[in-house]
Amino acid sequence: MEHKSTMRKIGAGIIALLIVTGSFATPPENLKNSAMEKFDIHVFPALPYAYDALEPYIDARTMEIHYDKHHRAYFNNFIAAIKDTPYDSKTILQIFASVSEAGDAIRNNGGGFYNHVFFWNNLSPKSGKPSAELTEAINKAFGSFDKFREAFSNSAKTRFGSGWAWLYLTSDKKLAVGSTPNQDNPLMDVSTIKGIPLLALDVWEHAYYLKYQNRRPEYVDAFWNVVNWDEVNRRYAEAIK
Ligand code: MN3
Repeated sequence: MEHKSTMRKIGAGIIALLIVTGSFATPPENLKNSAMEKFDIHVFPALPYAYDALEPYIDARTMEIHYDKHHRAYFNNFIAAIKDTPYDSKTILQIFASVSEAGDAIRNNGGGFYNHVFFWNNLSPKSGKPSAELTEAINKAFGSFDKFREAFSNSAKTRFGSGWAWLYLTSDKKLAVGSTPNQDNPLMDVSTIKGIPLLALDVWEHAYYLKYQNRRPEYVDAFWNVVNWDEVNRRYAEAIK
């Protein structure tokens, strides 16, 4: 039957299309507004301030090693991992949305590359304060700014081993805090917390050991003096659209 054979051909075509496109999940619709869509996976960006700009809260030597050795190594290893693969022409959001299929080299180094760019940009010697809109959302989600700060700090202090603390916007447009292990982030399909990141804190020992040694809580408390609220406000305004 001609009709049957046509249907079979269409069916095979759909299956082939699924195989071709299936390894790259589409990022959630609400990420399309985000400035992160413009993130260039082939560029290692300059640090937006001098190594000593965040003194005394984060020391210059730590910043130099953290940016120029740790961060650069993640970038170089990520570029090597995506070379001559389909990932080389994808956006960071596409890669993270199906990172479970990309393998550990892309997951760990892609996360390490992206998370640090994101982190450097949410730090500044000129701290500022949350916008009226963000303050309202923080009060709604956590009760008060102090309660938010406590919840975020606790996420950072209690993350076992290496990882990151996050403030993020969930798919139902609510603020939440949480942490991820290693170099995972809330954009990854493998993450137990999911949403649009707004504020990050690196709690790997390499981020604080030279100045604070084992005293992670002191580093977490110092972090609040150098949060770039202008950038967090901008991210929130983009994410909530
Ligand atoms: Mn780090």
